[in-house]
Amino acid sequence: MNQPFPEHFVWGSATASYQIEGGTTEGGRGASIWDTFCQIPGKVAGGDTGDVSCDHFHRFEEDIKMMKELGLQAYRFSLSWSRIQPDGTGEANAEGITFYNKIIDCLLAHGIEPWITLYHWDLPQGLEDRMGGWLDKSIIPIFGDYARICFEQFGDRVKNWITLNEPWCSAVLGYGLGVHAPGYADADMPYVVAHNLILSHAIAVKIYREESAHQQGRIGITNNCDWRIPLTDSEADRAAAQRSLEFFLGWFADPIWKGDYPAVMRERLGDRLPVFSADEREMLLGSSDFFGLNHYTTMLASEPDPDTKAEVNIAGNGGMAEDQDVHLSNDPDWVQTQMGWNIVPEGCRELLKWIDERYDQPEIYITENGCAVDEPDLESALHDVTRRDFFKDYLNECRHAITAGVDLRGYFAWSLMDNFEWSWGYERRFGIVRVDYETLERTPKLSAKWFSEVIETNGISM
Ligand code: GBH
Repeated sequence: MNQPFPEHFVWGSATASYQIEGGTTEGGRGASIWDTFCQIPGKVAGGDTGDVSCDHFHRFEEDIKMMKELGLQAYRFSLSWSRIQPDGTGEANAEGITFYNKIIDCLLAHGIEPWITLYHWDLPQGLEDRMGGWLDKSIIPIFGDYARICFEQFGDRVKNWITLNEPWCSAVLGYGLGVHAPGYADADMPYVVAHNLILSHAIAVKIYREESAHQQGRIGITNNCDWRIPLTDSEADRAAAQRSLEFFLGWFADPIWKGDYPAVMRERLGDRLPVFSADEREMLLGSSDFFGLNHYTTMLASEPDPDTKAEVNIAGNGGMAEDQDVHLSNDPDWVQTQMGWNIVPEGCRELLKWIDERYDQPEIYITENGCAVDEPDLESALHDVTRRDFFKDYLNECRHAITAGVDLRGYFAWSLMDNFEWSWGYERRFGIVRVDYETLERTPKLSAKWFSEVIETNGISM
């Protein structure tokens, strides 16, 4: 039976510049922190880099035709800042602007709505070298200048903007765990970086609203969050799950929807958590027209056992563990994806409800959801039943959330095609389209065909 979604629900798929483009030294592009990071031995599996990747830089027309064939209504992609400003500041690079103009025009010619993310982790290396990148407050106006160029150049045709993709990952993985560029492993840097990211988001929105109002588009931020289920019904475990969510999503969403960091973070971090001025709070509050959410997985949360604290705190939630003091674990019944992430569709529904309640019924878009499956050959990719079922089950929970009153407006499958999976290189495949990295041939998987039907019927058949 077909389970319908609301009218005007937006169906799309997503990618990111460094993960698909390649052409890293072409078109006047400057280096990014990911080009540099990939050169450090041991940082990326197999020594892989984004140098060629899916070669989208040369194949975007073919890719957009494929999107059309799949029936996508919207395509979310990110801009490579160092294609637009090769060293991060100053005049726009005409070739970079032309490249993205071609993509935007081609999408529109095929009836596909462009959703642009300004920043999906590939900071110009020049900014890292000259002023310490996200660690320094002076990045805020610099990001604003970059955003202004993008609005001026593309805003006549692009009506959906996302400032930052998953600032949690930039802060925690890039500065807390050191597994993403620029690769710092520090206890305090993530809070400083997060602060500068949040304010950079806010300044871009301010510029858009003040200078591009006539373009009549919408702008917001995309945050990521994994769901937390209390291990037991005890008050301590329920508090631990809630605390974990506030340290994860509240950290980035509270400043924007409530005007400040969660109280629990202030209590536990004291002076280590930077403070917003009154002006900054005003700039932040209400600075997102919609709630962009990337969601992948769920874990159990509990109050740590004092005797085994040190040991349990290392696992799980990527850094900040001592600060949160939450023990994370897996239900042994859960099946995991190739990333080792638990497949827990109900977690998606619960997270949507949590957001709906905490942030007063925002319009939500799931801007990423998907899974990695081990696909050694084309044959296995063409039968990616696990991925199809993952989408089906997560989408079914989205539908239940909508029925429960959550204002979910759209869904973007991660990812359009297999691509450079950051520190995992090309070994982890998230695509609904198979990419053969030798021939660069694209082949839609079973999940892509299934997703096309979902879009066409605006519903899932269960
Ligand atoms: C996204 O991040 C990125 O936006 C995208 O570029 C990337 O390709 C895609 O996901 C796939 O990785 O270790 O069990 O505690 C994902 C954010 C944050 C989701 C950490 C999983 C850890 C799960 N991830 N989270 S666990």
